[in-house]
Amino acid sequence: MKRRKFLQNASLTGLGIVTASSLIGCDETTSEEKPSEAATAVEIKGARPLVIATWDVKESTQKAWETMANGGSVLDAIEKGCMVEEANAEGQSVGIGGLPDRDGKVTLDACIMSTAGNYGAVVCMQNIVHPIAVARKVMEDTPHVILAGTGAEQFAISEGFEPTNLLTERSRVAWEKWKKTSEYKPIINIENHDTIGMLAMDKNGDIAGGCTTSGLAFKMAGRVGDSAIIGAGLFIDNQIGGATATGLGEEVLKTVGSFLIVELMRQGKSPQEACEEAIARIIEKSPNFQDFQVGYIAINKAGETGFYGIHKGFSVTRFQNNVNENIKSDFLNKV
Ligand code: SD4
Repeated sequence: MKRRKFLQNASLTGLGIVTASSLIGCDETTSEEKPSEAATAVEIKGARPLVIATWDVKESTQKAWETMANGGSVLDAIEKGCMVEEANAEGQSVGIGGLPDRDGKVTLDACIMSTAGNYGAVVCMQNIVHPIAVARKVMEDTPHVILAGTGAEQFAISEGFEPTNLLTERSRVAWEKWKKTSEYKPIINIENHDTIGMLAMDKNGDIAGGCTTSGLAFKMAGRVGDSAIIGAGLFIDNQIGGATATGLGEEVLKTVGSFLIVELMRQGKSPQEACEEAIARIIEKSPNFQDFQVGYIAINKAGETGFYGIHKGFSVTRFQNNVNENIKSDFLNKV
């Protein structure tokens, strides 16, 4: 952590948490600078580098891949890759253009995890286009792991992020239309651009991940989903693998889905088997599983990938072996 920078920021934003920072020991080395201990211990089966993300986000996976090809770290790849979707105003569940809450406010959740297992997140943050980049700043420049609401926004502004109105005309019109009925019904799949959960492995076999969303359309004010919560929307253990989620966050949170998948892989399951078991866990516990979607993706230390959703329509984008492809999950509806 850049302690001096944090102290400066704390006084700038009036956070008054100088005492907290001085109590916490900080390692000046950033996560990506640390060598991988586990990478050499596992036989790599899948080609690397490798990027996999939820939904049809080929421009994001391309950006992540290029970032690594140009010498960036795997954490840079995650941040830059996710930022492509966040900046895409057409995507109505991420970043600018995201559908607002019931009160017409676009609130964003995002998190990032490094190869060293460090984590940073922002929840319910408004007016900032790139929550994934703010999450990284939380991880690297503060002694905390999650900043929420106006605190997150103030921190972002103090770090140089521009306040921006995230409610596009298209999303405002959708909200006005929704208000006529105010019927709350999460949409099962938004097939092309949805919450982006991304996992990447660099050429050394080290893994990082990120997840970013505007959450559920027309949610209650203050609602936070799984995407920014460690273990639920994302989990990375660089010795084992990583997992990330999309879909109805309440269900992912209740089953701590991404952590579950990584732990199942630790027990010897393949990424595919682990994703299927995590989905089975939700189905077991939720009698109304027909009404919502959850999709998981996972990667293990050997460079193998897996993905599974409750319903048809879930898709993933994978960039591996120089092929950047969207893979539809029509075969997945085993339930
Ligand atoms: C949430 N998991 O906030 C997110 C939403 C999502 O596809 O993934 N939509 O619950």
